[in-house]
Amino acid sequence: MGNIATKPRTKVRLKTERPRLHKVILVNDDYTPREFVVAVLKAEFRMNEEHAYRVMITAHRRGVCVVAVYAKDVAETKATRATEAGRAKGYPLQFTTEPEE
Ligand code: TYC
Repeated sequence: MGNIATKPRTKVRLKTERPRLHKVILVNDDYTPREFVVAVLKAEFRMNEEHAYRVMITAHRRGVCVVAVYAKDVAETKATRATEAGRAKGYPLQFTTEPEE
């Protein structure tokens, strides 16, 4: 009795990897007014006027700008809400998300 050979565990994981953060990305378009983009950035991403203007103008000039990084679900919720705010006014404003490297 009790002579059962047990296989030793060879794969002990010492470290738990942190879930990757996700970037929220603002995409430029030709129709959404600049002031509206700034207002959405302030409301949804809690930016002050200066920070929001800098992010907006960077997307305007370069095509895209990283807004902030969050846990995946938070990034997706914020991107959806911000995109929806533009859509509600008939603007094609787009916020997307992608995992950080
Ligand atoms: N390009 C827009 C304009 O000239 C302003 C704008 C900036 C729109 C950034 C979207 O992500 C954006 N009215």
